[in-house]
Amino acid sequence: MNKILVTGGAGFIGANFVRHLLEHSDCTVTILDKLTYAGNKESLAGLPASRVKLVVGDIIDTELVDRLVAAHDTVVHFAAESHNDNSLREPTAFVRTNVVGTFELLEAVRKHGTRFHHISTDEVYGDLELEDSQRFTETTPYQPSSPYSATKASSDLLVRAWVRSFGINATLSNCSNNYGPYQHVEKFIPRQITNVLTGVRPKLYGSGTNVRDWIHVHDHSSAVQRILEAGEPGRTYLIGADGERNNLEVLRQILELMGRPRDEFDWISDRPGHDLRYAIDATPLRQELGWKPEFQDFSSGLERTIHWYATHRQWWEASKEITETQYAQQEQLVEGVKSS
Ligand code: NAD
Ligand code: TDX
Repeated sequence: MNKILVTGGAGFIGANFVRHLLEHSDCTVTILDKLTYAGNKESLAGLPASRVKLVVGDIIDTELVDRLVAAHDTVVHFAAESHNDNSLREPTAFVRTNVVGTFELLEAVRKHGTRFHHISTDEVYGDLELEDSQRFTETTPYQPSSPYSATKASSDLLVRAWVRSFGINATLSNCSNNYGPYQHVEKFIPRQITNVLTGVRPKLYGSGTNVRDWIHVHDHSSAVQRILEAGEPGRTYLIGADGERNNLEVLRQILELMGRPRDEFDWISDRPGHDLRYAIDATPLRQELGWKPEFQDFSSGLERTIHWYATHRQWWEASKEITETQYAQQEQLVEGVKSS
């Protein structure tokens, strides 16, 4: 039976991944998570204690990381500071966790010969034009825009260097925007859903034309599991489900599914350096590893996500208040952007 160490397993994607692993394999899992504002023990509620253990700790803790890595066969590394808006306000933790934390894990897997999978993002490639047939591929040059994406790019480069220089057994994946249950309410989709649920007007940045390539978090999990099973050592795989949509379209879909008027939202000042468009070409993952997404219908995935937030208020209500107080300090309403 595989013993897997999952960093960041109390966060959005990590918690969904742990649930997926338990359902689709017979492994045991240790979660190493600092339980920052983004980590939530409740996301692990109901999981069997015989197969899952939570260690509350920091990935920059050299000794702790060394001890845990030594006791596992595989490390899947999700832990990160993950929100662009926070990285613009206070980037320190991003450098510390995303760069130094990844370095600590790499040193430990180098020492113990442990299999390593590094979770990253499509944001390392910068952005694409709206009217462009191009999508990101494994060979697209790195050009990160925000402190968040720059630290993720740095961590990817560390992993690649440890593969080439020290021959560690590692794979990497860069995924597009995830949505689904257990996502922190600071992120776009859960923020708007929980705004509607609490009688607050949703907030759209800038012109609303920015495009994100949405993938359901369960499809991200199945892709990572497939890479763990069959990925080629040293390779990078891009994960995406052909889900390009602009923010205005997504917001209108949420409003429609929640029975609200299509213009019942506020236009907000734009995010500085706001990436225009992300789009993933996941052909190698599909063709070489035979992976395919299950959640092809965005509208029904969104409907299920809305239902999850509507029926799990206790999970998000406390962080909603803190998050919106923080947003209120930085956001300004803007006039004159016209909806179409
Ligand atoms: P999240 O913010 O929801 O969760 C991050 C988790 O990491 C939290 O549980 C937090 O407590 C933990 N953590 C933070 N700092 C830590 C530290 N120093 N030591 C130990 N644990 C720490 O993030 P997420 O959205 O689930 O993202 C997970 C990973 O996936 C990240 O690496 C992110 O870059 C990547 N990613 C996210 C998306 C997305 O759409 N959310 C897309 C592609 C890639
Ligand atoms: O209130 C909002 N209004 C709005 O218009 C928020 C919170 C966001 N937005 C816009 C900004 C983006 O164009 O929505 C889009 C999505 O925003 P986020 O949810 O903050 O995600 P993004 O910045 O695209 O980054 C996400 O995908 C890549 C994750 O947060 C990253 O961790 C991942 O690497």
